[in-house]
Amino acid sequence: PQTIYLKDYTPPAYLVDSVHLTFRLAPTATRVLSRIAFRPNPDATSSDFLLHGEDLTLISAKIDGAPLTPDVTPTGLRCTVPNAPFIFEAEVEISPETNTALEGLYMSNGMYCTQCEAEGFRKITYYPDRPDVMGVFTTRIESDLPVLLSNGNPTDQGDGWAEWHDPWPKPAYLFALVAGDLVNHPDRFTTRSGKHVALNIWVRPGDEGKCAFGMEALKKSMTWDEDVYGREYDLDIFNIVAVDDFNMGAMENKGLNIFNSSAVLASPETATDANFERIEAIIAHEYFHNWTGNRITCRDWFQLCLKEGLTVFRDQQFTGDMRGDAVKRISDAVVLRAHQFREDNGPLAHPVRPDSFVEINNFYTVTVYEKGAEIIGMLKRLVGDDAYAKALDLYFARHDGDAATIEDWLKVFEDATGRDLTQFAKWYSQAGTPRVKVHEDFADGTYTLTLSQHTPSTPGQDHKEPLVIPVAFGLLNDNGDEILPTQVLELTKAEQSFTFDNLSSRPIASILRDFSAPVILQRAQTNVERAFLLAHDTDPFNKWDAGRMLAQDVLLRMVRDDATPDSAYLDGLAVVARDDNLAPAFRALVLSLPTEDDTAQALVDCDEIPDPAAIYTAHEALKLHIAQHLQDPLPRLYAEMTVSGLYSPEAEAAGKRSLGNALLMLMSRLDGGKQAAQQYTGADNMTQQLAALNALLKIGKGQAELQAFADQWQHDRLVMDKWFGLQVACAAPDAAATTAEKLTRHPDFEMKNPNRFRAVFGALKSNAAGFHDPSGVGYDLMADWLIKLDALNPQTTARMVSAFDTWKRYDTDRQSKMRAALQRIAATPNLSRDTTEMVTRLLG
Ligand code: DPP
Ligand code: ZN
Repeated sequence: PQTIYLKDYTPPAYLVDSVHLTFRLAPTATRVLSRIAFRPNPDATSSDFLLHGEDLTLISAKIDGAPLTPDVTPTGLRCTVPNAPFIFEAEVEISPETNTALEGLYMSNGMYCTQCEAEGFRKITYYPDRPDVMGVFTTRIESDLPVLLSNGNPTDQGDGWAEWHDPWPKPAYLFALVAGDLVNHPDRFTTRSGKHVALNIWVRPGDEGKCAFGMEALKKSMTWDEDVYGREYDLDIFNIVAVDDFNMGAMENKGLNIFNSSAVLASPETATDANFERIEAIIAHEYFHNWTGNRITCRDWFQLCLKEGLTVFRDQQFTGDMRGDAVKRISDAVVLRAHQFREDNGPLAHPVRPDSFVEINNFYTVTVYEKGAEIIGMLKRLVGDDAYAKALDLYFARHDGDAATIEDWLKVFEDATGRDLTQFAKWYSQAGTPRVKVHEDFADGTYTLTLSQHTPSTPGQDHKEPLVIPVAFGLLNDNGDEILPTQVLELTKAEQSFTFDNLSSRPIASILRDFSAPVILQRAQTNVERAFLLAHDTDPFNKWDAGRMLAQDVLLRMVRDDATPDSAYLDGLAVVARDDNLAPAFRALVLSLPTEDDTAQALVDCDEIPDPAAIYTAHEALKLHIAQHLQDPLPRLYAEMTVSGLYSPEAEAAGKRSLGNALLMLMSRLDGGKQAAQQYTGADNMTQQLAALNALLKIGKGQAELQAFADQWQHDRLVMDKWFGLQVACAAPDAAATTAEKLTRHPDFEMKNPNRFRAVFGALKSNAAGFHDPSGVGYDLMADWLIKLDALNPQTTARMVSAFDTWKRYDTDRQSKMRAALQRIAATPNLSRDTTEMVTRLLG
């Protein structure tokens, strides 16, 4: 397969003014007629006329009305064209029903839908399928299905057809079409300038009752983007459609967002608090793309973080505003450390703006998205809130309608603030997680903080340069009073010292407050000092992180020599658990442990080889210790977290449930699941029902409840995904693979449905001790199923192959088993380009 390089970018040879598409829908023989107005690009470096096209049957083509026979290859079409504006017309045939890759036009449960990002439009018709070619689309859909949707505004419709026109020029990846027997949940929104917008969430009949929350989230997002970023919606209608078979979470097609049904449908009975929060965030994310992604798009796919990093940053701000900044920041850091740091530390590490790819779908990663968002957070912290707002206003004013680059983005900040961002820009090009080492000194009333930075090498990047790292920092005295409120230190050199004088005694430093940079802080600190910060830090993130570092230290010691946990940690936890002044959601986060994979990575950082079985044992033992230490207050605290009255997914009630359920997990280790069984029986919402089932399965009980759950929910695909996933997630290490294997033989296991496949195999990946069982059965099962899935759905297969990305950190026996599994995948005949690229990088 061919590697594509950022440095090879050239402007398109021809630009598109307008596109007229007609779809004559039929499951295996859809006809797509296109009429595209092209003109030569004055900035072009070539005059080759080349259109992308894959899996298309060309019926006919014309230029300016004259039929022609173009040169057709498996990846596109080439012909000679006039050196002046011209009309290209084509008719092609495609087969949506047999399109299991879920890219281009495909069918899901009898409905037609599309997914074009990144390069799916070329599976619909011949087109310059690159984001810097933007055209005005008019779409006619011919079908007997009752609901026919496309981008933009509806212009006309009749019996068996409908027409849509999108006045905003857009790249082909934002094209969308939906046709189906759908029902809608309608609403309205008036923008602050008085424009009326019709809102709809379209679902399959039967799902109408699960739309209200998503609709509220949409309206909140629209208001928030007006209030915070001054951005208004720009069409008469905004449609969201829920689709059961979808590779991603959702897609921001102009005016017609298409959602994985798991990312929009929710009712109290079927969705958990975590589901509600995720839905709110994804609705916001896709809506926010209307400006950061659609109105201003990316010049090429290397710039993906331009829209994704910024849009993730915006949805994180939104969730913080809706649900509380502290808890949101901690949750985001947990995700970043668990997934992005893992990616950065392994063979798949890549810069936030990669400089090459084989298949762009493989770069929709936590690095591009979440680390991309962290870069924006750092920029905002460095320039300040006012300058950030000024820079964003300039970005929208200067680049509206553009296909832009990271250089454009940084230039806006330079122009708005006068700051030189040359060094800062390295965050986009340098892969790997920086380690920041802390050295502290105190003498004669002066505290000296010396920070040094080092980024380990990553594939293709041996040499790393110092980055600009904003380190939010504060000082406490030994009474726990804040003597230096938070300030931002700018670490720009390999090593740098900062001094603070006139101190009457040795202060206690709180470093990297609010997780001000995506780095690993290396600080030799006593557990007494960590416990002090857990008790007293005024920064909620560092208060939580002190507890997290205590937990990790305890776990490492337990893994190494079966030690008993430090009382500084257990006592500190007990104080926090009981502290009514702290929000329940925050207390729940303090009670949660690092994942087993986090512990494995922490051992690797100490140059030790992790043993997943020993890590599992230590985690289980620590949970029991915590339960025993909290034994007395547990029942009372659990009772205090009871939420009475009608279920509400809002943050406050959800926070109480999250603490209550964390306590339930602990209690079940002491009472044999008595309380959990009771909660299961009494539950009137999915959060409580699932948490109770989880607690029971974790202690090897709950078989009757598991059966009852299946009987109750067998008609609901999204709930059954939970049922499939939970069994694998809760299985003991030696039973995880066999549980997963057994579930693949369940009549409701549908491998073509990404949600169901991910429920089972995503859970197997997350069950670290199970996946890494020394027998190797976890590896073999994963490889078997990824090989099968690749023939149907390369995109989801390639994404899941990352289960193997930690193979180099383990003992030689596990290493050779994992390498063998990867080599077996690599040797599969006709392996997709997507998966080939991933296994090549993993083995490299
Ligand atoms: N649908 C994906 C997202 O919104 C890709 N744009 O991030
Ligand atoms: Zn996005």
